[in-house]
Amino acid sequence: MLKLPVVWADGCLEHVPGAEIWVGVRTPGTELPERATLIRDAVVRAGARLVPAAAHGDDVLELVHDKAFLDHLANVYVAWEEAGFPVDPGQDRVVPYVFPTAAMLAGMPERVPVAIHARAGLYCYDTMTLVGPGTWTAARAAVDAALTAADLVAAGEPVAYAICRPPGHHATRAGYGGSCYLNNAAVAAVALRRAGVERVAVVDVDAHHGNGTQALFYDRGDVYYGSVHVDPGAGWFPHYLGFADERGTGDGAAHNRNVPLAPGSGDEAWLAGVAEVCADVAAFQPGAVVVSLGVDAAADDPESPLRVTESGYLRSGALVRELGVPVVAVHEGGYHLPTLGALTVATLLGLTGTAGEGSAP
Ligand code: SP5
Ligand code: ZN
Repeated sequence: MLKLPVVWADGCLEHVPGAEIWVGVRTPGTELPERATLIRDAVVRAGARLVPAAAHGDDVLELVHDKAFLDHLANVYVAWEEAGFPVDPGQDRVVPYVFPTAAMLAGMPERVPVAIHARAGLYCYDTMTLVGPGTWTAARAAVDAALTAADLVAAGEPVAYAICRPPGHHATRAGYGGSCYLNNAAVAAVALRRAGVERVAVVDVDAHHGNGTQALFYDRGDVYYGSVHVDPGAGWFPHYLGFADERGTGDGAAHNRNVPLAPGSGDEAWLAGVAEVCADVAAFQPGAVVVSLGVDAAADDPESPLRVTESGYLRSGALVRELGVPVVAVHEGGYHLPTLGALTVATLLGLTGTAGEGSAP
């Protein structure tokens, strides 16, 4: 039996990406609304109690993200529609076509372009992460879910879990990508800091490196980030970040830890990575942990080559539980519809110590 509050927000279903443009080709995409309903139904069947997300103001969100970025995300779809793109050339999702990377600017000043199809490239770093009419509603609802879970833990719950969709760990202070728009885990971490927790650690078990969360806390001594993920150096998203030598800077020096794994790695290597991050976290002595709970490291997942089992996910939860501090778990990736509910339940069983094995004394 699962004994923990699970935060649910109906608004998370409003985001319908419609497609992912990958290497210029329109593909169906895997970050679907039914991911959230499948997870919800699985955790309820396992005995968890659903708690509706409470609406929160923007104060914590604005500590994590740039105000101009938030305004852009909130308004870009309507601007896209008003500019006529759904009719001509027939694109009903926001897809940038020019990006102000260093390759283009070459050190010249960055401007905010007037054309909406150009401005989209200022805040978005890939072609896979489409914005539709419900994207902002859903991303904002996911933030409310993460904040509600953080509130529950601040009020004394040992573990709370938020079914956040769209996911968040690839979103930076002023940029979206990797199917992520707003960084739900970072918002939860900052909310815990504001609730008086002096040090917060983020443990990211999603198959991909959470480049957004890393970047947000890279120079901070009060929020640790640790991640176990498929090696970007072996050719995997996010490609440019997630290497072992990224250790933090300034006050954040040694407070960032990446454990990249070879494609094909299974429970043994993955759990050794999670244990390594947890040992680091224990030395950091946080007052609370945020888990970026992605279940896409599983063997059947279409988006990653890692081969973690359900039992591996359960044991990863137990490793975090053994840290002995309160946990806010925030959903990230996981795209294999037949198994993502069971993988999530397994992780939560490990986190709450109700699985009958691997639980803390
Ligand atoms: C939150 C999260 O897990 N984001 C992961 C985004 C990684 N997406 C990488 C997509 C690479 C291309 N996928 C198309 C597969 C075609 N077979
Ligand atoms: Zn992922």
